[in-house]
Amino acid sequence: MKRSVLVTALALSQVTLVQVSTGAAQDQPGAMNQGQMSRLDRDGNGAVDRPEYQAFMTSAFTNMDRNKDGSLRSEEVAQVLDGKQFAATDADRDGKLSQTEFLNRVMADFQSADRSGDGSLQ
Ligand SMILES: [Ca+2]
Ligand SMILES: [Ca+2]
Ligand SMILES: [Ca+2]
Repeated sequence: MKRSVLVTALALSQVTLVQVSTGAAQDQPGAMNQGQMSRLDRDGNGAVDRPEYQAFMTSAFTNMDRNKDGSLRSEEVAQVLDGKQFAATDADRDGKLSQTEFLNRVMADFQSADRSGDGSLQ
């Protein structure tokens, strides 16, 4: 479970990095992992708390929603979710992920990864 949340977060941050790279001059090439962590850890305290994670995932959702229809189709998230993961996230099975469905999924991942239960990932 812990692995899945990290893989998802890293994959999402790569998508985000690619798509917002124009104008984001503060990120140095080659410092990818550092950059990914700092994107999640906005206040720089070395831990990712729930609001930071949710804010990151909300912006990732917006970045992945290429046609800006407010939902994610499987082709929009093909880089980060396989068919099985997509189906598991699509709670109402309408073939697309609403922001609520997406956030429910990633916040459940956060909960699973937060073994100490203190509301932050380190
Ligand atoms: Ca933090
Ligand atoms: Ca869309
Ligand atoms: Ca759905």
